[in-house]
Amino acid sequence: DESPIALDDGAWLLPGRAEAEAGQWVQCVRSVVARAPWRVMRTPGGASMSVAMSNCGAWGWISDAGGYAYSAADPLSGRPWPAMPEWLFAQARAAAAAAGYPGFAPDACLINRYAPGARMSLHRDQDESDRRAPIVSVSLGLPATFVWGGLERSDRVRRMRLGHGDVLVWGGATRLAYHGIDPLKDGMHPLLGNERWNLTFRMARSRY
Ligand code: MD5
Ligand code: FE
Repeated sequence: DESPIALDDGAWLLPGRAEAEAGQWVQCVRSVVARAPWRVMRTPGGASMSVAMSNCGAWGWISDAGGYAYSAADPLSGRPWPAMPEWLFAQARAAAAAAGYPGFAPDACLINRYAPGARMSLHRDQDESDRRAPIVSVSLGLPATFVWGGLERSDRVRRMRLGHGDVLVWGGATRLAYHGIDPLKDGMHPLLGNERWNLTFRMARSRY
């Protein structure tokens, strides 16, 4: 069933929306990481992240000793990030529209790869210049436990399972909510083996 489920004020789950065309999603990611390989970034404090990342689109999210930023160039190659495949752009745009956000035009797609044990600690996505734009998040492969709270780090959190093909659209009042991913449990997925991939589409520098 693909009807949107309201999670919070402005946040929607589109259960399994990406499942039927998962092979196409995987092929797009493989074409991106062939040109901008998975890499482990460092936090500003110097620790290695447990999630491996890549990007496509005009802007890519990076983290290093200098902090968090959107960069037009891949620091590994010095060249622009791979273009966002038109099919991905169209999918993200349509998912946003289905959740009540027409006109979404992502200029950045961060791609996260979780192996068993990898996690993402509680944080907010606040490096985008126009926070009126939603973020579209697509999960593939092994399921994960998504954690989300409120606008303050100390707010009570809720947990939710994100499975293969699930799509989240975060906008409105909850766009800046704290969130994270619990350590990935080991498992075997027919398409991705023991990995979970997550794509987040953002309007990093353009206006919504
Ligand atoms: C993931 N990625 O599963 C998650 C899904 C990231 C990240 O958190 O920053 O790469 S994105 C879920 C999300 C996005 C924007 C806002 C909120 C959640 N939220 O307000 O809870 O790898
Ligand atoms: Fe995030």
